[in-house]
Order: sequence, then structure tokens, then C-alpha cells
Amino acid sequence: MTLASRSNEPSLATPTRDIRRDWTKEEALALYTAPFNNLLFQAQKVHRKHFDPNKVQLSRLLSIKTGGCPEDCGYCSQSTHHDSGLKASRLMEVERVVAEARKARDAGATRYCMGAAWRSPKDRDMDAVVAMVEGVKALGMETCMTLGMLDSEQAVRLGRAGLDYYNHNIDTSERYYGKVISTHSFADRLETLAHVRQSGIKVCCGGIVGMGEEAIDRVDMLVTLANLPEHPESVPINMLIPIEGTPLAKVDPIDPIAFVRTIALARMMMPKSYVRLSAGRTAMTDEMQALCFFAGANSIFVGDTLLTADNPGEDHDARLFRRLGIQAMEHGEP
Ligand code: SAM
Ligand code: DTB
Ligand code: SF4
Repeated sequence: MTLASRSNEPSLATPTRDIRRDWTKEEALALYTAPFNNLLFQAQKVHRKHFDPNKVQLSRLLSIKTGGCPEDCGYCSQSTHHDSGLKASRLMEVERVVAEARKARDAGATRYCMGAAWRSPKDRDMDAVVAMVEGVKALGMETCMTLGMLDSEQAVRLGRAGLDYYNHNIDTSERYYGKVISTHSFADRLETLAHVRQSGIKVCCGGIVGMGEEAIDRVDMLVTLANLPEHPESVPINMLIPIEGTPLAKVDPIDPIAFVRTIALARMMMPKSYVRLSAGRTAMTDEMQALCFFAGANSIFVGDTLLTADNPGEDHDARLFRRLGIQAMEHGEP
């Protein structure tokens, strides 16, 4: 290979100003479509500048209120619009949530993420969710909640309770959003994110890859996230888990290389954020996950279940980490 044949590729020099909020679609697409080795090399360089490349943060999920959701998100097992066969349940008791969190902490998780299948919380539910935040924080864990849309008062209340993170995904590009969800809009999602940010809670926001979208939708989604007033501290990248009975059950699976490219682009565009390799790991080979970690993913969900779907168990993940020489991040690292 001659030097000239490298000239049309993105620069291999480490970018000097890598925390940016002025990304254009064109430059993001150029990175996304660069030769795979160049993209991964760049992403790994950015990753090493801000993180220990051999440490991965462990989060644990609990569904505190399952099913019966009035929204029509095309991928979701918990929507009343689709027949996934899931049994709906009421909001869990605070004591049970705290007991489950204690088990997760003892198994090595440092962040506890509680999810509810709501369009938005009802005011009558707020006392219980605030008590959950306080109870889990008292165990020394970071807390995260994902409860749907929040108004500014609800966000302030959760912030005062000490909630560390709020998860609210934009899920895909603005263009593709309406093809997947009709009961709320992309603008609604951004509004909740602004309320969360204003209340001083850290933002966890990402999306789903493999919903039949095009490469440009993945790029656009990351451009939206990277150009927010502040980068989300945590960026979950989910691979669609096809759920029987949902409109997206039969979508063609994403090319694994395209998935890894999405992770690498998220790492390059949001260098200091935790990029979480989220849903869909049971359908990934260990080698694909290894590539995702190399591309800059540095957080996963641990445990046998996510909210309603399967996740690789602790044994599988412990074996994978041993094979890769990866260690679990301690609380407060890096
Ligand atoms: N109701 C809240 C909301 O929509 O924000 C919180 C729960 S919702 C299940 C949280 C996120 O899980 C969604 O935004 C989506 O990114 C992800 N998710 C849900 N079902 C999924 C699936 N089948 N495959 C991959 N990710 C999924
Ligand atoms: C996120 O981005 N992924 C998690 C968490 N945030 C709440 C949820 C994944 C859900 C996967 C499908 C299920 O378990 O039902
Ligand atoms: Fe409801 Fe959230 Fe599922 Fe959408 S993703 S149907 S809002 S639980």
C-alpha cells in the first residue's frame, strides 16, 4: 500500500479538540463509513485518552412496573398496542426494590437502573419512586430511573431525592422516529431530556440499532446526541431484541459490523461518555462483543434479564471478561 492510497481516509492523527458539539452529518457519516480498521483505531485512541480501556462499568436493571404501557413503540414488549403475551404488573413495593438492589450490589453492580412501563409517571406514584431512589442510594449505589416523559416539577423532585441518572432514549433519527412510534414525538423526548438536564440529574440517552433504519439514521441519531447542550453522560446503544407480536418482530437483523461502527462513532463523538453495550447481547458472539469493547463500549447491563428480555448471565460475562482481560469498574472509577 502506498501512502497516497490512505489520503482519502480520515486523518489517523489524534484529534486535538475532541469534545465537540458542532458535528455535521457529513463528517459523522464520513467517520461511520471509513475503512473499518481506521474507524476502530481512531475510536480506540479517543477511548484511551479518557478511560482505562480494560475496565467496563456494570449496571443492573429492574423492571419496577412491567407491561400495560399506553405507548405504541414498535419494538416494545410492554405496549398494550401489541400482543407479546407479557403479563402486566403493578408498581413494585419499595422494600422489594431495595432488597433486589442489595443483591445486585453484592454481585458487583455499581449502578442500579429502575424502569417503569409508563408514558409518564402519575403524581400519585412519585412518593414511591422517590423512596426507591433514597433506599438504593443508601446502599452506596448510583441510581438511574427510566419512567417515560417527565415534566419539570417531576424532574426537580427526582433530582432533590438524589437521583444520579435519568434514562430517556431518542431511539433513532428524527426522520425514522415516526415510523416506529406514533403516540409521542421526537420533540417530546428532547423536552424531557431538557427537564432532566435543568434539574441537575445526569442524562442517559441513546437508542436502538437494527429497527430497519438506514445507516444515515444511526448517524443522525448520534449527531443529535452529540450536539445537545451537553453530551449525555451515558449513551446506551441497544441492538433490537425482536419480540414476537410486535411490529418489528420480523425485521432483518443488523449487520454486526454496522453495529460496531455505531459504537465506534458514539465513542468518537462523545469521548467522555459511558457508551453502554445494552440490549441484544444474547444474540451477539463473544467476538462481536470484544469488537464493541475495542470500539469504545465501556458499560454493560449484567444479570439474567433486562426489563422483560433475556441477557447473558453473570457466568457468561465473567468468562468473557476473563478471556478479554477486562475488569469490572469499581464505584467512582475512573
Ligand atoms: N417507558 C420508558 C421509556 O420509554 O422511556 C422506559 C422503559 S423503555 C423499555 C427503555 C428503553 O428500552 C427504550 O427507549 C428502548 O431504547 C429500549 N428497548 C425497549 N425494548 C427494546 C427491544 N425490544 N430491543 C432493544 N431495546 C429495547
Ligand atoms: C436502555 O437503553 N436499555 C435498557 C434500559 N435503557 C432501560 C432497556 C432494554 C430493554 C430491552 C428489552 C426488554 O428487556 O424488554
Ligand atoms: Fe412504553 Fe417505554 Fe415500551 Fe414505549 S418503550 S411502549 S414508552 S415501556
